[in-house]
Amino acid sequence: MSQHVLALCGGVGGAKLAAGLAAVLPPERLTIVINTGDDFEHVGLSVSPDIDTVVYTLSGLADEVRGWGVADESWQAIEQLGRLGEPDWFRLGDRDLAMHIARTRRLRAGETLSEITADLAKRLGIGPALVPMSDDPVRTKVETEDGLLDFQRYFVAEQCHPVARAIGFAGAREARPSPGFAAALARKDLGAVIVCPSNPYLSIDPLLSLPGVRQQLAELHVPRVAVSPIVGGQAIKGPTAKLMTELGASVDVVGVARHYQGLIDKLIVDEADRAEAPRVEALGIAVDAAPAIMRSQADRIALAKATLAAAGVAVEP
Ligand code: FO1
Repeated sequence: MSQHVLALCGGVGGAKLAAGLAAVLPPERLTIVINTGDDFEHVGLSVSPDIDTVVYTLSGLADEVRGWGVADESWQAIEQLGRLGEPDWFRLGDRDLAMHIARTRRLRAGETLSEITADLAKRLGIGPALVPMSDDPVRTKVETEDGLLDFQRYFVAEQCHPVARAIGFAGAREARPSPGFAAALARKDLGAVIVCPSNPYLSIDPLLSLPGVRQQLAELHVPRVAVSPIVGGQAIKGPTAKLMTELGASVDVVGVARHYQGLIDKLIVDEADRAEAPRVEALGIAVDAAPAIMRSQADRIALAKATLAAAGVAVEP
């Protein structure tokens, strides 16, 4: 029986591995569950940054250099909005605006985020199921030395400068996992769970904060494999290292392993971190080493294949 793969994913790093998985697995064998803790409303529009990043990456529309939004972008609308006195600190590009307008209109018309995401992804030619973690609002908040900040305020407006003390997910306790997330976790043919190399605290913890998810993952009897977003003691991208330090975690693959202890069976580390394997294994987590920095589509595919092999999932050649 062909096994199904459930990938848990946040922004850029996660989206790259998701693109690799999408390239090597038939679409009906892959469900990608995406963090929505970063979602917020901006200039009256519903923005879902991690969904956007995954959609744009898998459809080939992403701006790979900037790391968010659409390639060949222009900024006339947001600049004009700024002139009109609207908030322009969060840059919505002209092409990107179409996504937020479509999503906002459909949410207001009563469709769920799951339905909208599935349809927009299909329209952009994406095969695998893209699933928001929840259709209910969950909002990441960062408790900093300067006070409690909404996620995008902390991340974009404040550029992660305030020292973080704790992270919370407002609404998580009342939220339910989306139907697609719940169904994927319960699949009889589930062959593996892949935790993509996204920020464990900002991108994966929101998924784990949903009622029942952490426990279900802990009790699953299929291989659960995470890919480390930390390579050689540094984050591949973004504020992961700064945040881990501020939250008291060690900025290395051992810190990542400790964070996921009890939830994963294996951690894929970059070859540069091979020497750390015994310290990770001491936590009851097996280690495989593979090149974990994804600069090209070939790198994404190679890491996806290594991750699936580590999970014992067969891939047709
Ligand atoms: N990140 C920025 O650093 N500055 C921006 O102005 C910005 C705009 C933006 C618009 C749409 C979108 O989908 C993402 C956007 N991002 C922007 C990225 C986003 O804030 C973060 O990268 C994610 O939330 C973290 O995964």
